[in-house]
Amino acid sequence: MAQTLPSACPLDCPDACSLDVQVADGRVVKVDGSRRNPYTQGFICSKVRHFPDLLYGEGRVLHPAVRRGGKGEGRFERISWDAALDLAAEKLRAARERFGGESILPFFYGGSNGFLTQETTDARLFHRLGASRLARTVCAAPTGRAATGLYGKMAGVALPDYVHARLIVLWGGNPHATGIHLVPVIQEAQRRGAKLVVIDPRRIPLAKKADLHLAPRPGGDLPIALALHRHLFETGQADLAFLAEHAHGAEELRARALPWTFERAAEVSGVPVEELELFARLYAESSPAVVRSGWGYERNRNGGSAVAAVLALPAVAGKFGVRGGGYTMSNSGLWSTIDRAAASCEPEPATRLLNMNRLGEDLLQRQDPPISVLFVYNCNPVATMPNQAKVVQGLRREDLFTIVSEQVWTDTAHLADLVLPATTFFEHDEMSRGYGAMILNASTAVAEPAGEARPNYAVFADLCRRLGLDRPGEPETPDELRAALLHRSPRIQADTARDGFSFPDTGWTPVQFVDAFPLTPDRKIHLVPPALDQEAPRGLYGYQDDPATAAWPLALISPATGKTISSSLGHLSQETAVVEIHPADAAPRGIVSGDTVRLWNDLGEVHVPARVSADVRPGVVFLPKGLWNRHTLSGTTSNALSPDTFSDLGAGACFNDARVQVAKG
Ligand SMILES: Nc1nc2c(c(=O)[nH]1)N[C@H]1C(S)=C(S)[C@@H](COP(=O)(O)OP(=O)(O)OC[C@H]3O[C@@H](n4cnc5c(=O)[nH]c(N)nc54)[C@H](O)[C@@H]3O)O[C@H]1N2
Ligand SMILES: Nc1nc2c(c(=O)[nH]1)N[C@H]1C(S)=C(S)[C@@H](COP(=O)(O)OP(=O)(O)OC[C@H]3O[C@@H](n4cnc5c(=O)[nH]c(N)nc54)[C@H](O)[C@@H]3O)O[C@H]1N2
Ligand code: SF4
Ligand SMILES: [Mo]
Repeated sequence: MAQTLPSACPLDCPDACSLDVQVADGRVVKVDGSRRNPYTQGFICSKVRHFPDLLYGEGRVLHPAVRRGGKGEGRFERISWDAALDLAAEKLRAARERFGGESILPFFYGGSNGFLTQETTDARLFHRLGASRLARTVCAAPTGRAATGLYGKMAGVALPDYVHARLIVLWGGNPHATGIHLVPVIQEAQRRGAKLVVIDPRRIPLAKKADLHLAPRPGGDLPIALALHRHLFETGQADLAFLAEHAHGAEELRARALPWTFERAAEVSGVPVEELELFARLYAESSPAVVRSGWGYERNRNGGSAVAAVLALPAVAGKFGVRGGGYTMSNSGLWSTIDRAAASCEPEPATRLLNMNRLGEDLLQRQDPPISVLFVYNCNPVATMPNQAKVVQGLRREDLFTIVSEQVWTDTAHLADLVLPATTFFEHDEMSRGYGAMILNASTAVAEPAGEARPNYAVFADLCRRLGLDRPGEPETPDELRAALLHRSPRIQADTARDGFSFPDTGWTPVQFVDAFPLTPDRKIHLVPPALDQEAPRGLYGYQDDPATAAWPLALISPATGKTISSSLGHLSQETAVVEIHPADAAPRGIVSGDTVRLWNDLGEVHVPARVSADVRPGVVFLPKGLWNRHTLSGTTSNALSPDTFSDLGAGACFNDARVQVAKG
């Protein structure tokens, strides 16, 4: 007998859907959206509708396995959990004794946005081992630095409130792929007369429906935003009264924007002057005006300053204080009462901090101490970190012991020494929040674990015990962990116990500068925070030139598509990926749609079929993020061409600074 059970999606997606799951004989048979969470509105993406294929299909890791052949040969032998955990414990102990705790590196990122499956018992284990710490910078580091520096973690405009806007600016975000529930909201706003501006090097689906589409060169957003600031200040349209009351640094921002005339911004960004002027006029004249700040434009050398300049626009233009006006970035910071330290029970030690964007480099360079045990969970670094060749070379190091806890046999798991089967959110209890939708979901397991899969929290608690690092009374079970996380949050506790979800203290749809304010220490906006100014190599708002050269003239961007979430669920598609190239770049190279092409730079090479399309701007080629080795003809992906350089703020990834050459064959 099938029954329908409630669940919630904790995947790395802004929307945090509530789900209805049909379950029969302990197995998930169908997944759909529910209406419990008003933002989900009863529909979900096709990726998660296909989740049963991940749960029960080929490629699921069903039992612990140890490597038998050479590294990467893919020969593994099944072992028991007991033997696997003993082996893991022994390797961790030996590494600590021989080289010190810092020779151990936990490596985790976006597999789960859950509060239970990340930074609970895993943090307890690694902190107590004195392991190296991981700077988790592959995503949102520049935006996080910029948003926190200017506003603290101020709540954004609630996405449903976009229907009230007269102007919506989609800046470097593609909701058709990456946050589908915003699409009907934008459509409704347009029906009510709102104008839409899209700023994206690609003609994304909403660009085709926009009143204005600006297609900058990747990394050209900073000059555009500064030219807008200049225009607002120099034409007397800056809201000086608002700035005087609520902001520091307005004069300094004005001075830094001054050199950025529309002409100069046009030259650098590749967007025509007339389009910049039209955008400036629309923005200055429309209210409510809202900016949806995406993540696509942070992933380059200028990313942090660009995000800061964009988020400063509503302050300078006086767009706050009305429903549907202001900006939305990430809303993940709204749950500040949740106490992760109470769940891990061990403060973070002051051990060395390694930037995840340099995984390959860190594995290869014999630093002191060398990384001797790498423990990967909630992450697929071969598919998702920059400089893929180096990551793979590092993982092949004979004296490295790699443990991978995974749901499926990823390209990273194939390079492991020990693989541990992990449960999915349908098979364990979870608690997770949206970073677009303002909601926190609590869910319980709805299905039996496939094979011998176990939840992260159980595996790490077991390892603590085997290493003698556990202490009596510490939270280990999901109920205990949830109680620890929520001990300062009685309201969330009560809400989730009753409904399975909770809204933040700012409410379900706060209005910026009415009931949501900056969370900086003095509750003001800091337009040029000294810390950010010192961090950025050319100072905050300092532009760094395009890295293209004669040898590598084309910008390769690798944003998300609707087929995967980063690399998650990628194995369910066998299709070969396609690179999109503009006719103006294809013609001189003799490339037509369907040709196999070679993309290369000094980091690597990728072979894929081409699609000639004016949906990318000239000078830009597009190959999706999240590809698996099997999705290309060369077994390498976009990440093989991504530099492991850092953005100006937050030492974030610069995927879209990849510069390449493309040729037929
Ligand atoms: N289906 C699906 N959903 C996802 C994800 C996924 O992989 N698949 N990933 C999730 C995660 S981890 C994240 S962080 C979010 C990200 O979601 P988004 O904010 O949408 O970020 P991206 O997909 O990186 O890029 C968005 C857009 O930015 C454009 N872009 C690239 N470079 C530039 C630039 O320099 N300037 C400007 N203006 N635009 C640029 C790209 O062409 C792309 O259309 O989505 C989440 N949701
Ligand atoms: N070229 C290029 N690369 C990019 C980007 C880009 O724009 N361009 N964007 C980047 C972005 S935005 C992000 S966020 C990163 C994400 O990079 P990753 O963090 O590597 O995210 P995923 O690829 O989704 O891999 C997560 C893995 O965790 C596993 N997993 C999920 N839940 C659990 C669990 O409970 N336990 C365990 N043990 N495992 C679990 C999943 O099966 C999956 O294989 O990728 C980045 N990579
Ligand atoms: S991935 Fe996003 S859209 Fe899809 S079910 Fe999860 S939260 Fe909803
Ligand atoms: Mo991300």
